[in-house]
Amino acid sequence: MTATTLSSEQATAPVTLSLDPVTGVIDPCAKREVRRVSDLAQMFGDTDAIRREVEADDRMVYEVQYHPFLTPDSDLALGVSRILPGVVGDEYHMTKGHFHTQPDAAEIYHCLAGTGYLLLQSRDGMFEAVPWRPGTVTHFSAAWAHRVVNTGPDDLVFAASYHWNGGLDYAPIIERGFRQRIVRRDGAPVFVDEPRWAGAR
Ligand code: PAN
Ligand code: ZN
Repeated sequence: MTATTLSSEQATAPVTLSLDPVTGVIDPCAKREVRRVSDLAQMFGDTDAIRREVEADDRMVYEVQYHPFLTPDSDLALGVSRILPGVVGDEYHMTKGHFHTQPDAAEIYHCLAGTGYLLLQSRDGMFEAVPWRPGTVTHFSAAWAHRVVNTGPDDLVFAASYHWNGGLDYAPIIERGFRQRIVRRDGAPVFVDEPRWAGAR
């Protein structure tokens, strides 16, 4: 083995971290973000409920802990999200949802705790809702916008394996949303059509 090979291996040395599947805590954690009701003001449907919540305490809806494993030849990253149980108005807590801008930036989501749905939607409006429980793993290409909705009574924790430089595009979701929202009716989740997609095929 040459010295050149050794130094290249050292540059891309394996990295191990710990992930608590119940709390979503990772160690080490390079970056943590908290998303509150105000951060999701363009995502939830009930504007009166959003205003009330923001004026009251603008509570946390979910948090994300990130660790990019950046090496000279890889931009793979881990992101662990923890979505609190609850609703804004009657709509279940959810992530904002986004597309990736790089066409080869696929992603894998692993559900670790809690129950809910992964919503997937293509730019031309193909839509899929995948029921989620601990142990569910879903791979999707950059062609699919992705949002996770917590419809259960507990925290929903999931790990994302993705490309750090994959690019995040929230604009189409802000503009038109997903084709369906998940709302609480008599204590249970119900899918309702998003009016901004009415008439679309
Ligand atoms: C995830 C998401 C994370 C938060 O790491 O970024 O769950 O969701 P929003 O970014 O939609 O608020 C991921 O999909 N990374 O690509
Ligand atoms: Zn993503």
